[in-house]
Amino acid sequence: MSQQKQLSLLNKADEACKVLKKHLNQGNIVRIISHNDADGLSAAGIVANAITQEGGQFHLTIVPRLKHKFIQKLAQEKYKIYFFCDMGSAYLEPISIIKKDVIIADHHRPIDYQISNNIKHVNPHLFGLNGSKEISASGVAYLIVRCLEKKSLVGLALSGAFGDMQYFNGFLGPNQMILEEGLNANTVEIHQDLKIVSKNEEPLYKSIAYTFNPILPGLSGSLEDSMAFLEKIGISYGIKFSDLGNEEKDILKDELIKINPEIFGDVYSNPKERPSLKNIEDLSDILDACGKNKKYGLAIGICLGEKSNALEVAFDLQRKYRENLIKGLNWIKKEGSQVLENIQYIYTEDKLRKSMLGSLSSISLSLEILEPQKPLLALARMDNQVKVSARTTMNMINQGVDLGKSLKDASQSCGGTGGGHDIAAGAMIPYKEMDNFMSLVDEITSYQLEK
Ligand SMILES: [Mn+2]
Repeated sequence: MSQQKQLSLLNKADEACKVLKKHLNQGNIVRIISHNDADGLSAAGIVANAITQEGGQFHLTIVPRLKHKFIQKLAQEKYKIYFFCDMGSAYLEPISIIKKDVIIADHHRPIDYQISNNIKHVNPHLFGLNGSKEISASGVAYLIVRCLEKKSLVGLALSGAFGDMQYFNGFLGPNQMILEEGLNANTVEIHQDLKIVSKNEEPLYKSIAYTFNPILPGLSGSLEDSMAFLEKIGISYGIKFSDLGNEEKDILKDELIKINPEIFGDVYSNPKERPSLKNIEDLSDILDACGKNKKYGLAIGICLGEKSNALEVAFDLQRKYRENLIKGLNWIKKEGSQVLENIQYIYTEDKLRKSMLGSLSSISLSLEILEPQKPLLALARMDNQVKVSARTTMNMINQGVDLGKSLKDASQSCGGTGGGHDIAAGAMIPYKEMDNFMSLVDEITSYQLEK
């Protein structure tokens, strides 16, 4: 059954690939539009790489979200082929004004809309597959360029899946199929190791404090506690993990496993990548940091294997981002959240915090800085609008919570827009409707929990 679903998705992707191939053969420039998070940037990186390898050209724009005005502008451009990644499925109607060939590689819940034949809409939900868990936009983009034999791009496909939190001690469905393809082609390797970040880049105490996936209770998010922990077990905290002796690595491993056994496990790497980008989760983190700093060109440059000082610039961005993340977590530790009956929220007008609210929310719940039993809405004021990022836990989803649905319905009745996945969703609402919006989400969540 699920094999059949996967096959239908592959067939649809293949249809889109044929359209792409046709335009590449005709020498047409591909107009790529993608999302600014790790998944969207990985997806754009896959398409851009595939086109470059085929000797073609592209014009790429990264945006935080699709807007009607932007689509209208695109429709007036002279391109013959448009390629949307990580967005588009909720905008089928506005996109329909583009009368050229259009490919949509998305994994967000699509709206019900009859599209005409010039649009190749590739989305796992259309075939009964789960776009929150089984494949992300980078995976869909990979499946689309697959007919051009692009197994070298499996690492990027998985980087997007990691970015969209689709790793559950393993991959599911199409993600797993893509992984196996990479393993067979030797473009991905799995080995057992400590799953701490930036092992070749950062002093050990930072590698530990900046590790949030899996979480290390008492250490993640705290430089001081990580330092104290290393001092206690007799390992110098200023050294990089990669420079530790084997004996020290073993001691560290044993001690970290006591804190969270999941810290030792499968590490995914791309053997053909530059050393500091071999680890696919690290790559995903770096793309995420570029995206959050609006350095989209840098992110795509890294995906395309640029040799200049791009990497150093990106690492600096990542360092700053991580420092700010810790500051943000300290802010939440200090301020706490406002608690309603079924949900809780945090609100900020601070520019730095606004740029990382989604990550701050996920981490606050997993570190249990905030009560994980209540879905968390993070609200950021943008002039007379409020941007909402909502996060919850697998446990709450199993109890019925679906943030994608509640944010979609509540934002629509407040004159805003919203939607997303059950575990992570977003919305944009008028500022004056903020209280109203919150009580609606609170109420819808209560219904979801009753069912
Ligand atoms: Mn995505």
